Amino acid sequence: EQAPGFQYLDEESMAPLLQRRDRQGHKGNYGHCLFIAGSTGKSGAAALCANAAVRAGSGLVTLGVPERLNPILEVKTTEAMTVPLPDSDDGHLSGRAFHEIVRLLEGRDVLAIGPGIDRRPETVELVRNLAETVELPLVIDADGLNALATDMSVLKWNRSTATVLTPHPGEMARLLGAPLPSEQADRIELCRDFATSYDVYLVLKGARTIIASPDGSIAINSSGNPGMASGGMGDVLTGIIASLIGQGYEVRDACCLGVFIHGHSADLVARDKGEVGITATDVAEMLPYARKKLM
Ligand code: NPW
Ligand code: AMP
Ligand code: MG
Repeated sequence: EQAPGFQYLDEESMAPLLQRRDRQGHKGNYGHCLFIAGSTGKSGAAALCANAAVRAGSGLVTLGVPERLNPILEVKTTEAMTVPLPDSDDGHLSGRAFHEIVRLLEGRDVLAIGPGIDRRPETVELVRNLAETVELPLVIDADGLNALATDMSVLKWNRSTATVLTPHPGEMARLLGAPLPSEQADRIELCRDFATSYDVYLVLKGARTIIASPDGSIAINSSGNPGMASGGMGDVLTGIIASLIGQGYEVRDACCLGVFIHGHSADLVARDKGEVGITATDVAEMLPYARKKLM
């Protein structure tokens, strides 16, 4: 039951959402995520989202990357499979990747696109074409959001499946074409309007991440710490949310639980190492412990 105002995400409210494993379960039961991520100089973003999805419990993870980066990602990921996609001479996705990606969607449970793909016109076009075509649940982050921001009308299509957007405040300002209000109460109302009018799950990241759903409900996260203010943290969150959707969690639950467990994991890392010098990789590696502690 949704309390008026907003739901506060804490251990007590999030623990009951966790699904236990069926003793007979096999990897086919825990979802197959597809990530499209990375470009020259940003192979880390691709590795982070794919590895985080593995640590969040995905059955299978496939990572599509610019062909020239594939040998690097083969090393940076072990459990995730990689697929080389048509690219430019300098390792950025080409428009020719579109058909290849559509082919890869077969048998996948969720598509996440954006971490580290950069903002070239060809990439922007690719994201927009995918957003209009893909019939799987879709998580759009980072440069995927920057691609949407060039023309928001692409968000007006009639998608039959859920769309999750995970902007940080800078990306949100780009989506809006205007600066964000500084007051949290104003941000909450803005997120509610955005989520209902575009029919998306909106995860506005920050020290108190706001999750707004298409039905207008709002959740506010309580976990996390300023040690998370470091590069790659958001790429890990993308991996977690996509993983949970792929595992069959309701999309709203996947967003709330994903955001909470991401911060919870960072809190466990901080308890051990302190708040300064925490890496996104540390947070991804801690995810199974965060989950175990929550169970
Ligand atoms: P300011 O002026 O600094 O305060 P960008 P990015 C603002 C990939 N990565 N509150 C910030 O404002 C990503 O996946 C790859 C307020 C600035 O204007 C992306 O694809 C990595 N403002 C790509 O790089 C590791 C905030 O947003 C702007 C804010 C670019 O992503 C790093 C900066 O954001 C990275 O994840 C906040 N909490 N947070 C890798 N190892 O491969 C941000 N802003 O220009 O969108 O750049 O987020 O670094
Ligand atoms: P990104 O900017 O895309 O790398 O995302 C940063 C991630 O770290 C988001 O999930 C933020 O909510 C989280 N984060 C950043 N700074 C803080 C903070 N001061 N307190 C809690 N979480 C934070
Ligand atoms: Mg980011």
